[in-house]
Amino acid sequence: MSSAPTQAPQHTTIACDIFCAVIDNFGDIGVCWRLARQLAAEHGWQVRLFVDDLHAFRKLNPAVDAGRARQAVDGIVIEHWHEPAHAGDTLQVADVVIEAFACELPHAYIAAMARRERAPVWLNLEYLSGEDWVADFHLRPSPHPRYALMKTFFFPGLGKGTGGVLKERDLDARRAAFEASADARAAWWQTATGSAPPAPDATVISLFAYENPAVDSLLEQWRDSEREIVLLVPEGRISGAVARFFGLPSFAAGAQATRGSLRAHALAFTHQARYDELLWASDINFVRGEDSFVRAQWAARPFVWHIYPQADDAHLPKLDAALAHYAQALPADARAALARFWHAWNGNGKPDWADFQRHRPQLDARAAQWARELASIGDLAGNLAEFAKSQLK
Ligand code: TRH
Repeated sequence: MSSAPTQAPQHTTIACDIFCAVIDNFGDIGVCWRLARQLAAEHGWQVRLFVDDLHAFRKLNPAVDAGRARQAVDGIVIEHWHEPAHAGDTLQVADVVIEAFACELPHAYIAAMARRERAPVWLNLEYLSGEDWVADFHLRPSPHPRYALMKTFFFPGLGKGTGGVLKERDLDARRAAFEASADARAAWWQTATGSAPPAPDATVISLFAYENPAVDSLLEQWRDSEREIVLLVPEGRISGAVARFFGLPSFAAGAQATRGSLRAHALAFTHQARYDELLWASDINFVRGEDSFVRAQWAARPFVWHIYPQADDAHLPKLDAALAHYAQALPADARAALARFWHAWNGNGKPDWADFQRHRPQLDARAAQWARELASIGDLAGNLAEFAKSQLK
């Protein structure tokens, strides 16, 4: 490695390196990939994404080749990040460096950042939380203990004064087009389930969740429901429980089963860019983790959140903080019903479907209103780009 100062690039396009370590599931890479695509497509940045698990990435985008050390997809350079030291074949440091979820940059890269003629804007992108303290910590700088480098904490959030959440500029228009087009919806149902859209009075529910003991009771309630329930289950961690309910050995993509009022379809795990359509095709969405939780909010339909469980129940205040934002404008009885249902889905109590359904008109209206409120704090990629540019001036 040369110890000569690394030159700042001469061009005006902002170069950005994003580092992502996949801890579990799809949320880490899901958020980083979405951010990378937005910074490239909407802000014209030249983005390089270092990610340590190309197999998880490939599930979200089949164009990713899990065997390649470096490749370009959608105009973004993807580097298979060989921990801990690898930082690309060259140590050319970008103008903006995003360390996702405190993943720890390679030491050689940090040293190269310090040698750069002009220090890069270094951001630590945190996990999303709706808690109040987030606004106080958002954009707090933290000097590096050894180098003349400053790292800034960038906190996504659901309230004013936070970094917001990711939302593509064309998202609402794409949703409106899908909702307005019977042909687009029919084509979606055909591809996803092999059948025509259900009758208008059926309740369509998408189910994306971790293993969840409450699902057995809910499946029974749906089976016994007065109205037809059409359940769409992307293949994943909850599929085993659905299979057991129907007495099947598995519930893999393409499977279909009916019991009483409940008809269920197993869906293939789709390309991330098409996950929204599943949310738009449904009346109610069960989502989990971080990214699908955000997408359900933009879908503007009622949703039920299975929060990523943490040690010592550290996730429970986050669940209540999200409820406080989302449900605060609801009438008291609807707010209480929603809170009961979310708590039951997260291990506290038994979910009561009739109680939830009773408040559907208020929940439907609130979901649309909340999507507008959330949009008012600006999208995360735009907020991040604006902050970075203010630091680069
Ligand atoms: O996969 P997750 O459980 O990820 C979680 C969370 O991010 C959590 O906060 C984090 O700490 C943990 O991982 C390590 O849930 P999440 O965040 O919703 O990510 C799922 C991604 O998968 C999201 O980008 C949507 C996408 N997806 C598809 O692309 N196709 C599909 O068919 C489905 C169901 C999801």
